[in-house]
Amino acid sequence: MRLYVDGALQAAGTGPAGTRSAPAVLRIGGLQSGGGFLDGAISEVNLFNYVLNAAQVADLYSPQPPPWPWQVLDVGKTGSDGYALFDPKTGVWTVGGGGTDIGLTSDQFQFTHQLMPGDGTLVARLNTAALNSDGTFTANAKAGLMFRDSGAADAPFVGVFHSQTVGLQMLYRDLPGASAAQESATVSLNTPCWLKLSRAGDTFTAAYATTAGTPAVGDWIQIGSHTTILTTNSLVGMAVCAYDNSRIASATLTGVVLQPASPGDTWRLQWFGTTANAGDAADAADPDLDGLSNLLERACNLNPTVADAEGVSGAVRSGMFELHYRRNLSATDLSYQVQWSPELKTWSTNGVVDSVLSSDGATEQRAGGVPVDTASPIFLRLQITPN
Ligand SMILES: [Ca+2]
Ligand SMILES: [Ca+2]
Repeated sequence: MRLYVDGALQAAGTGPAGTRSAPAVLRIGGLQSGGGFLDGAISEVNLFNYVLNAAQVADLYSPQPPPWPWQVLDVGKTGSDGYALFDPKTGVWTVGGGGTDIGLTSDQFQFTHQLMPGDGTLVARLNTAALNSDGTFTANAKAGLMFRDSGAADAPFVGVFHSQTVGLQMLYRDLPGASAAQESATVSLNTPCWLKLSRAGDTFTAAYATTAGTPAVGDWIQIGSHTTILTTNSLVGMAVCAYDNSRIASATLTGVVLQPASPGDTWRLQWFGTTANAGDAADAADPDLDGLSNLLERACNLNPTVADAEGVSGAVRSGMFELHYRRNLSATDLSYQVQWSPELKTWSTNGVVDSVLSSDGATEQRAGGVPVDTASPIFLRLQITPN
């Protein structure tokens, strides 16, 4: 006999030789005599008519705690500890939570979440609703997606939730300790369904889709949009509430994808109120007619709505011929490279030294160049390219 815990062999021993007769009654979690019961819960009991090897046992233990940076958190005073398991083979999340509700002035539920600096979108397919361990469900038990200001029970949040008695609802709490409320109309729909929750600045949008596979852009149907102020570093994740604090309800989800907004999306939203790379907000557009495309305005952290002096200038300093330029520290999707040429045809990076002159935390003033005697004549340029 071999004993495995969490897929790893813990002990092994040899029992009596010869054939054994099966007992008339097989007891799990207690002695054959009917006593000595385990003080705990047992689930997913499997019987095999052959001996499993170590690899097969390890396979059985494939659901694992959430991979980093996902965190398990019981918000509020839940009656029992919630949990989250992730099976990397199937991509199935199982999230279990207690709690009486997500609503009124404070919440109790399991929040499997991560930190979301800035904007982004969380998508998941809710395969099964929040069910009790015996397969029943409690009216208003919830499973869904949430952006939340913090792990505090009365924290502001915006979320989209499914319950078997109601359907899909977009709920929010605007201020700490304020009463939660519903945004837009309830959608009468049961699982399975796809849910999507997006943040763009202070605007949160919830949508659903009923496709079997990953929804295309046109498959999403908006539930509602709500404007509220959450901290820039909010929490985002999957929320499950039993609606009965003496129970744990669990839901299963697949296709869970958290997509941060790109630096370009965030920048367009800041200046033009849209993430769409089109019209005045397009990378190639120059709506302030200063000769700098929006992409260059973003690269140099300039104002794309007001004509700027150019963000790049030449200088001779300590025997070096340099380009002085501004680097937007939020533009993590862009690469900056100073190059030199003797005749404006071939460009080289050989011998280029690039360093920070100063930084205010948002923009670096940088200098990149080569010794003045590298060539004569000599030209410098700054190349900005997507990573
Ligand atoms: Ca411009
Ligand atoms: Ca400008």
